Amino acid sequence: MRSALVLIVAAALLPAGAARAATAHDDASDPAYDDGFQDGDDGGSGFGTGWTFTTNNDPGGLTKFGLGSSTVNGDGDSNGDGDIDTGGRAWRLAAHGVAQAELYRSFSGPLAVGDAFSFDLDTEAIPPPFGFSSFELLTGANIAFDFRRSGSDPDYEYSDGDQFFLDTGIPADDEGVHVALAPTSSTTYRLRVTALATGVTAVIDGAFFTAGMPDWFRFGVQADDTTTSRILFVNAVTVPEPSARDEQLLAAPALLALSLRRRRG
Ligand SMILES: [Ca+2]
Ligand SMILES: [Ca+2]
Ligand SMILES: [Ca+2]
Ligand SMILES: [Ca+2]
Repeated sequence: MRSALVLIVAAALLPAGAARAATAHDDASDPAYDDGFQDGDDGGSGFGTGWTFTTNNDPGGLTKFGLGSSTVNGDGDSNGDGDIDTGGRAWRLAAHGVAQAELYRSFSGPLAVGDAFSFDLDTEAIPPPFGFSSFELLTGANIAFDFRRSGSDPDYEYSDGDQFFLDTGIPADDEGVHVALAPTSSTTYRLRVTALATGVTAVIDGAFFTAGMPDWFRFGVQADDTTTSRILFVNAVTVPEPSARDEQLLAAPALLALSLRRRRG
């Protein structure tokens, strides 16, 4: 509890007017996506740029960026909650062969202590060893944080300092997860991952790969599979209002964080 209280106090003491990313939100129901999902689309509000599409190792042009319902992967939307769709759709990335499809966007400025970033993710199993779905925060050109579903771990994984990937304890299923991350200093973060179908939540304190405040984010999928396209759905990218952030990300999960540590210990 002590560390959680320190975080709350630190947020409350953030000087008025300190540089921080603007409150922001975009989701796939925005009118910018009524004509499809194109490179440069800039729906919602509060972000620094629109979306940028990139592909790697894709000579056949088989990677795809578009819209689709996140209820179609795996064995479907088993609990009937629409998974991560808004207005019946989510952003959809597909990769084939050894290709990668990646989606970038910038915040209005670097995240600060007192900011948070959240999104919904819905993925499918990709055979090991090299296929994965991922989310990254970047500080300039450097990866600061990495979250992924790999083919070799049944749970979502996250990066912690130089320890490469650790297990979140949240099973990677076809129903989707809500992910929120808040920098707690220039070198550390608090991560919260909630499985949408079960409500099971993990709260994790970790360290960035790269010191400094992230100013970009990226979603990607790598197929490593020559017979089937591999799909990632993402939706509802949000820099919440500070009041919502404090309640949802920092204050409320403190007891959960303690219980998670106890279980692991
Ligand atoms: Ca569009
Ligand atoms: Ca799904
Ligand atoms: Ca299902
Ligand atoms: Ca569901």
